[in-house]
Amino acid sequence: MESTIEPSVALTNDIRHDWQRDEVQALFDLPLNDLLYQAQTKHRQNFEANAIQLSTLLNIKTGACAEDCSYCSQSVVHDTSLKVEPLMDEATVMESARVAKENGASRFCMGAAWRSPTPKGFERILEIINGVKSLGLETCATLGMLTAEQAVQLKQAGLDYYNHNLDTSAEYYDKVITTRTFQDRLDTLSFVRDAGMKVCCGGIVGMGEEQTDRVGLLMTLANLEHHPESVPVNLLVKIEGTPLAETEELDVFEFIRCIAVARILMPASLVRLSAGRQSLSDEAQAMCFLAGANSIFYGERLLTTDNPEADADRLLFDRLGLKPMEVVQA
Ligand code: SAM
Ligand code: DTB
Ligand code: SF4
Repeated sequence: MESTIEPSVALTNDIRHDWQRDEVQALFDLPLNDLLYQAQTKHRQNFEANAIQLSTLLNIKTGACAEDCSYCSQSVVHDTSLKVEPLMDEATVMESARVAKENGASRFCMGAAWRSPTPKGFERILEIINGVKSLGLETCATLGMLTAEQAVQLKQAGLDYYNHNLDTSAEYYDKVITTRTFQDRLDTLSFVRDAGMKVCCGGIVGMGEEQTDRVGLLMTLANLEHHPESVPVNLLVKIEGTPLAETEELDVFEFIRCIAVARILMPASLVRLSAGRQSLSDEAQAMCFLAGANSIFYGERLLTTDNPEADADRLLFDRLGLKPMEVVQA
């Protein structure tokens, strides 16, 4: 059968912030090969084709979170039998960061199960960031909602990136979270930006949303005033005891499409193949890299769930001819 669609690869390196819904939908509607061709072309115009950025995650404060995010093991609202742990001490975090660096990670991301940082906790976080930064790693933190002032303090302490996801489309948002709004998230993101930090912002797919919600999420990210420098695309990790535990599996090709569309809409951003790799085959992950993913979480643990072992990732990289991206610290 002959294809009637001409894959129109834009050979310009333009960064756009005016994506229209029908344009993004049209990308999702392309035959997969055409979509991958466009995404791979954009990828090669902007990045070294076979270099993947490695971020290691550490959950520095676990569980007992006041929010009701229906995907999350750490919400106090869900009965997930997670062991609650207070904020880690600086020495423990530093030791993990050292190991992450030795293993080849370029960025160390610290997550805390907070709606927003507690005053006491925040003071300790500033010291921890300062310490991790001194190891020569890029620093990233995800601590919930921030005030403008907290964002400035984090920047001054040496934080390079702040991770705060939109999670889903504005329309689907209140099916997933009711304890804070989509606008709250946008506000935190603008405080982070104004403080001069880099933004790590993406979402989760496979939460039972429609394709139009995936279109909406990616379009909103691409139409932010500045594209997030990092765009994590998470595939829902289904956690027993959460309302989303029994959600129907997302078609793997739809997940790959999301990565490809993210790459085309935000051509100069790192697109991270994030949570959910445990449920993807090596072949599916290889297709995600072909679709323009050029960042992963590296190390056997995400926040509260497992990630592939570092050895397994090294083997996959060898088999695919991929190498860790060298990141020069600022
Ligand atoms: N408490 C902070 C917050 O929510 O802003 C920071 C940590 S929170 C766990 C960081 C992000 O991880 C969430 O916004 C969500 O996108 C992602 N995430 C959490 N649980 C997930 C799951 N089960 N599957 C996929 N992604 C998940
Ligand atoms: C992001 O976008 N994904 C990470 C990180 N930012 C903090 C978290 C994934 C969590 C997966 C489920 C868990 O381990 O609890
Ligand atoms: Fe709390 Fe973050 Fe989990 Fe939501 S995603 S329940 S804010 S830890």
